[in-house]
Amino acid sequence: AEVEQTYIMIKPDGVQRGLVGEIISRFEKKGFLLKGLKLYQCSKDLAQEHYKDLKDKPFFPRVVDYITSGPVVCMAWEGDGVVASARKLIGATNPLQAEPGTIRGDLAVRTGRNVVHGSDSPDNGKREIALWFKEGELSQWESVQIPWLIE
Ligand code: DAT
Ligand code: MG
Repeated sequence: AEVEQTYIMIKPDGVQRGLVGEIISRFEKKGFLLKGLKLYQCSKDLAQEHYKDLKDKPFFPRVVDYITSGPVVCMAWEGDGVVASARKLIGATNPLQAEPGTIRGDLAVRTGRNVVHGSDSPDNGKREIALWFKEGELSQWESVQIPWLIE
């Protein structure tokens, strides 16, 4: 798989429920590389831009209210095939349908409180990282684990 970057965001319920460490741990333990990280309270404009593909859905205003209701944890993760793999780690949109072992399957019960976001394509990964992080907020570093993760 190609080296890609994905935008992962712990939503306000994940922060309020004290799940930040647990959620970050899952991506760390899998073997992906953390390239950007911040706690951030976003504007309505940014939330609307982030979810622009959903703007005609009836639940769009609720999704925007939810994501702006408190601080979120913004992350950029890198790795081989990280976009699709992170979606699998996160699980189905509706946490009641998400498999046990996934973040949503283990930690949530409602679509409207599904604790985490992950980009759905490499192009959206790039778009969302550019949207949520400013120039200079991402770190370029090489993990010492790489020779033990990739043969
Ligand atoms: P995902 O977050 O799994 O990529 P999505 O991009 O289709 O799902 O939708 C973005 C968010 O919008 C989702 O995490 C929760 C909310 N949402 C999606 N479908 C919904 C629905 N049918 N009713 C209420 N909220 C919904
Ligand atoms: Mg989505």
